[in-house]
Amino acid sequence: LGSYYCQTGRDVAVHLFEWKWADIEKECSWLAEHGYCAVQVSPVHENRVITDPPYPWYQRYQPVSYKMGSRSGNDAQFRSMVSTCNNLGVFIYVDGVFNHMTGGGSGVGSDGSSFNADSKSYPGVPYGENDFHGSAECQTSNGEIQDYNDANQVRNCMLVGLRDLKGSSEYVRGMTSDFMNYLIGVGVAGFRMDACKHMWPGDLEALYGRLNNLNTQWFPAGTRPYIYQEVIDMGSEPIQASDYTYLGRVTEFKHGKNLGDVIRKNNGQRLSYLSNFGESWGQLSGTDALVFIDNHDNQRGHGAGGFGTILTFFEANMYKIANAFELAWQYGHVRIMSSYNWPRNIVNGVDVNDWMGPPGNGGVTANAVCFNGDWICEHRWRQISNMVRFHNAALGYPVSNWWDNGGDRIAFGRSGRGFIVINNEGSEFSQSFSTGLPAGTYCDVISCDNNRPPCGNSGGSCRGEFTVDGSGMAQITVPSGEDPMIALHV
Ligand code: QV4
Ligand code: CA
Repeated sequence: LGSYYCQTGRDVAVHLFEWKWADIEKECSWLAEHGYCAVQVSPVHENRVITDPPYPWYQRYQPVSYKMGSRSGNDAQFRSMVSTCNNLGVFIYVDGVFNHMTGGGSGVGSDGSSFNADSKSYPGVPYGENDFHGSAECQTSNGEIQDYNDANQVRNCMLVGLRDLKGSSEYVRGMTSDFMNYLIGVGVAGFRMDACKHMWPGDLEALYGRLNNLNTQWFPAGTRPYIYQEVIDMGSEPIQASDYTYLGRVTEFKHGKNLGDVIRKNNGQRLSYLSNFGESWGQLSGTDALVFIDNHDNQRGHGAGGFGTILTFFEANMYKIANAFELAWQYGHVRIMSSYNWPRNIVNGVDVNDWMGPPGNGGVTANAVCFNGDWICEHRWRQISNMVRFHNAALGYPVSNWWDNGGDRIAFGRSGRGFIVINNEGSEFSQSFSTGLPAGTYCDVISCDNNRPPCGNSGGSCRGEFTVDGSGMAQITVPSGEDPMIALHV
């Protein structure tokens, strides 16, 4: 399982969090031009509509049925998006929520289906009482997960009150795999599997075994869906990320936490320590990991990480350094976060506005317009999107030419395909580096929009050309302050 299905030469996905299907369909041309491989879309199924607080983002994680109507759009819009994006070579990964249905209460979902969580009734699927874990499987006093040291509880009891599906049931497997196969038929290339810590690996194995090969209109016959599983493993619980790697990739949350700590210089961390970053830092093998600097949970204090650690667009300078390192380094499959803005307000360690949904009104999402103040579009930031191209240019070429000053200045190459210098100290410096690059003239892609001389960008801040001589040496002045990095690639 788990062929990462990217068009040749591409490797980086972007999570267009809460974007509408019609907007993603338009964005795919830009993504294709800039070398992105795929889009992770928000959950596509019918969800609970929550009015208190009004229409939070997290209502999307409370399925009511597997019908396709949500505030991102309807079935026709979804199909049109998949087809347009596939034709451009940008593939779609769906966020699949199969551990549970809604939290307590009753109502009507985003596509008109009624539900009653208290009687475990979801006629839109249909699911009923027998399709959920109950007191036979979960023995805690209130049916909720109370102790993360007890794997049985974590998988058979309710996660924050969410009605817990019985993944061992043939019927449940049938309903969920039918839905996934419908999406595969439409042309979807893979799935982010939500809340896998809360599902038994054996049940997931059985579910994946039922999945069809990808649609041959766009993919070679026999291509399996790409699967990456959300398991938050910070190293302190009996359920580990490695329990799931035999089934597909797994989210590596230590990666973003470790880079956040290093770039913030928490606990005496320094950039120079990154020379062996990856597995020897207690992370998964790079070939098992799906990595990111932040995600839709930990950018607002959900999931794991913490505000003093995880970097987000709110700290743009450090965030760009983190993304540049991640994209220049060789570890894992990278997913770029693309956020909407909200008035983050951290009071006693909690963001009191952590629930706020996407820009729009009354639960109706506004059109995504990059850089209008509402939609952050990190994936379009020059320092990030140009590093996606660096990443593609260096794909498969090992890290080389490591240099550091023992502090917060580092440089490394990618075996003649790219070279980056990062300066996380307060002042600019200049020296001659052994880059490993072929002789020639290169543009700094952090500051310039064109990687071939004459270097240029509309902002006029382009740092211009750097010359590599016949022995691979280049004299480089590395700025400090905003964007303290120089990145060159073939
Ligand atoms: C509340 C009470 C419960 C009570 C319940 C009664 O807190 O004690 O039992 O009401 O019904 C929301 C609310 C939560 C509420 C719950 C049920 O925040 O307070 O419970 O709904 O109505 C997202 C949000 C959750 C949200 C959930 C469903 O983060 O806050 O819960 O969506 O709307 C662990 C997991 C990991 C998970 C991570 C956040 O191991 O799997 O927590 N990450 C994924 C997603 C995440 C999503 C879920 C899992 C659930 O990335 O976005 O949770 O699908 O680490
Ligand atoms: Ca479960």
